[in-house]
Amino acid sequence: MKRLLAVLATCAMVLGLTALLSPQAVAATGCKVDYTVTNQWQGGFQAAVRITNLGASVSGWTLKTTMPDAGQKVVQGWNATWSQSGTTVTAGNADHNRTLATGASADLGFVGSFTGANPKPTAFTLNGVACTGSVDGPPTPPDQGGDTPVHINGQLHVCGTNLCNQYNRPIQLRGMSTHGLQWFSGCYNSASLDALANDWHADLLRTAMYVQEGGYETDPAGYTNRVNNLVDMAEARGMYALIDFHTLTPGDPNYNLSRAKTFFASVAARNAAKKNVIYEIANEPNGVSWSAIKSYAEQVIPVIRAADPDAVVVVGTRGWSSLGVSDGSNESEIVSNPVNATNIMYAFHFYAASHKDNYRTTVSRAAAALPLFVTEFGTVSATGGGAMDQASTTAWLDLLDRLKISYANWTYSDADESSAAFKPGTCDGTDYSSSGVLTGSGTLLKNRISTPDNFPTS
Ligand code: IDC
Repeated sequence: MKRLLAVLATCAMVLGLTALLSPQAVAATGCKVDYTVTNQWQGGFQAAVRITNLGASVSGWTLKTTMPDAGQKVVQGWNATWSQSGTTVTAGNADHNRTLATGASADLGFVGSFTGANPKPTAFTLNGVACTGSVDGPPTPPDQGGDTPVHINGQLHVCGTNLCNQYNRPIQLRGMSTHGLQWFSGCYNSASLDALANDWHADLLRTAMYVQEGGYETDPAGYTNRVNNLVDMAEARGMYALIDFHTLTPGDPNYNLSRAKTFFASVAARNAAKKNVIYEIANEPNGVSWSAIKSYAEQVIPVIRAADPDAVVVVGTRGWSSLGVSDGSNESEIVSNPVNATNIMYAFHFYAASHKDNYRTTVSRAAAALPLFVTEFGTVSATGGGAMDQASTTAWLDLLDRLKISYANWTYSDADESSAAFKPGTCDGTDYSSSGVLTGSGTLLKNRISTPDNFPTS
């Protein structure tokens, strides 16, 4: 017992001394690091790193690890300041995750390059303290079969005024938009996405990440992770993911310019190697001129391109993405002053009970001059509620089919409003497949979307 007390006393002295020299070194008395290679391709890989603080709360931290092979290099990281010297990799906290309370986690990640094999780092320290945890290798690539939309069409690009597949042939993607992730995350799980892919035969999932209204601005890292998880879940089912930076109020996207740059730098780096990602940089600009939207686009697009050069980017348009019509304008202001970037499309939104012939006339005409993508539409009124207008919806979808304009319907959710595809309460259960869980809008959309795509393959 005396001996034990002596050992404890010595420990206390050492700890006290260390505390004087470096307060952070003793602040974290335990940590766990889970390292997962989430994706790997020829010469490159992506790793997710979750740090969990098992010790006292820390304010300011540094994670260190050693790459077993000097050929492994961190190319671009997120949610921390990453640096590398020889085989030593260091990640310092970002502002938003500086404080890690006891039991709290921070999710970081990076895209790396490697030569030869891709060995895994084995030892991590947090503020100098060795961490426990797990190190996982590359995931088994999802089996996408031979006939999923992403497997057939591959990396998309804009050709002329169309969205084209890997055979340079025009295609139309038909799919659904989530509701706000801050409200309806319970609707996006394995069962609901299986239903979307296998029953609806959808090509596309739009992930509506609101920026305000309790969304991204309240928890940038958390919402970025949610979007990334949905990208992975869509990819595993061979569907495209449309990453929607859901600005709405305020209507000037420049209000969120720095958030947009931070968000898109992160998701573009993380998803650069994937073929299933399309970026939508501003949901519905409103109360703002086309030139202000264009200026925003020309600042955000380069951030995406720097990390993910070949992905298609969709730009919102004036008047709630109405090509300006809801503001008394039209597409001519875009045609005469387009965004200075390639491989981009312009968003058009409609709500069938509110927006009819004059909007359809504009879309018919604009489609000859601009690549259009209907990233959101409803079968109901612009409030998201009211009666479904089946005749107008059918007229719209027939037009979009004829022009091969891609679309995502608002919403794949059980919101208590007529635009939702599922009846309220559906997402509390596990049945997303039977006809009884669908609303009128959901029934119509499932019938339209589940018809064969006939994507061209040569
Ligand atoms: C609506 C939702 C509603 C929510 C509201 C809050 O349906 O539940 O309370 O947003 O902002 C849009 C927007 C989309 C709207 C939708 C319906 O992009 O966010 O969703 N709508 O009003 N543009 C036109 C209609």
